[in-house]
Amino acid sequence: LKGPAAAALVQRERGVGCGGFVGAADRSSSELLRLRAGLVYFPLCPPRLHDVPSQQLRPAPETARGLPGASAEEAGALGGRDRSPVFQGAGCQVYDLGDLKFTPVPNDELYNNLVKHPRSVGLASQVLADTVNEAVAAGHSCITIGGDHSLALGSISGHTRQYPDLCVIWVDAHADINTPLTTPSGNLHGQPVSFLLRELQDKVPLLPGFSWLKPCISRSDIVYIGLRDVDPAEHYILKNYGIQYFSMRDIDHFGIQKVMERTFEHLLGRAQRPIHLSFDIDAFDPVLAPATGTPVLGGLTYREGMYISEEIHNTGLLSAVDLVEVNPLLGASQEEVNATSNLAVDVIATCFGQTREGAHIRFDELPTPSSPDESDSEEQVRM
Ligand SMILES: [Mn+2]
Repeated sequence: LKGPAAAALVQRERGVGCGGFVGAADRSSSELLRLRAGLVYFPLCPPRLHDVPSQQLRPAPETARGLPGASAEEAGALGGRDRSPVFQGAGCQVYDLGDLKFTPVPNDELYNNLVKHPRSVGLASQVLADTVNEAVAAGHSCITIGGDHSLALGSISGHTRQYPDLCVIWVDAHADINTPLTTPSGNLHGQPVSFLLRELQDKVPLLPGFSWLKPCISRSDIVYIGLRDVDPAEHYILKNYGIQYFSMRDIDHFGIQKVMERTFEHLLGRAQRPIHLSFDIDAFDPVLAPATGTPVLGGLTYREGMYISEEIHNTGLLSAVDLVEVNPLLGASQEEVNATSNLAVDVIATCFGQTREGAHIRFDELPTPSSPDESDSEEQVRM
């Protein structure tokens, strides 16, 4: 096990005395880092849902039950196949912390004639921050399934209450770092990072609904991977504040292996600390992830996405994951929706130990023909 953060997680797990689960943090060690995954389900941005007549919302298919949290509105985001074996195969026990329900704030007028739904997003983020805080405090690694990327306001804020020293890996086609004063669209899901960074606070106005939010990470605590659609003001911020990023061009140039190496060197080079992974499905190429709000050509391949997730798992430091912007309402067909949601599940499962080379967590040794049949009484499956 590597470093104090991983040790702290182990200690915490032992402290609460739960025996559920199992995730191999370091395969060379016989000791397993015990993690638990908590799962928070965050519905699509309420205003978007409200644009859709309720009869168009698909009921949850049977197959969506594998991932706890699948509700009618977004069944497609999780459906397609029963996922619980995937998590069990990776050695995880999943605790569903329930869907978060939000009531849009009435008369939620534009901020500055541009920024949409500030009070609704602010309040929802506050609720999510409290929930993530509780999940992490209880010894879980917390998965938050969105919803749009504004939810990172809440998930990262809540996570930092337990781990003020955490770092963030933001995998996305977009930097999501516009301020409310530079945003071209007025969408808060294009702005969450600006609210979170301490160094940007003199550039960020106080929005109605945001008074609870305190900046909680520094510019050196975040690394972007996959950028390819960055607004001029965002590029100015990245360059002038010295924020580390690896665009798709950098991935072409260095290769994904070098990019991950440099990411970890930047974030973990001086000290091991918990990782918050904020993964936007639009980081993938639209061919792979079509059912999303702002697809951009030239994204991650499946293999690059899985490599990122495997490498993050292998650090043993993953403490929270956001998986955002899977929007089944935007798929042109059920196939597109399934492809996008299956991809999202593969990212999550890989982050928690699913590997392409196979895993031997549940397999201790091969049976031999001469073995007596008393093996029934022995524990062959370790879970
Ligand atoms: Mn995003």
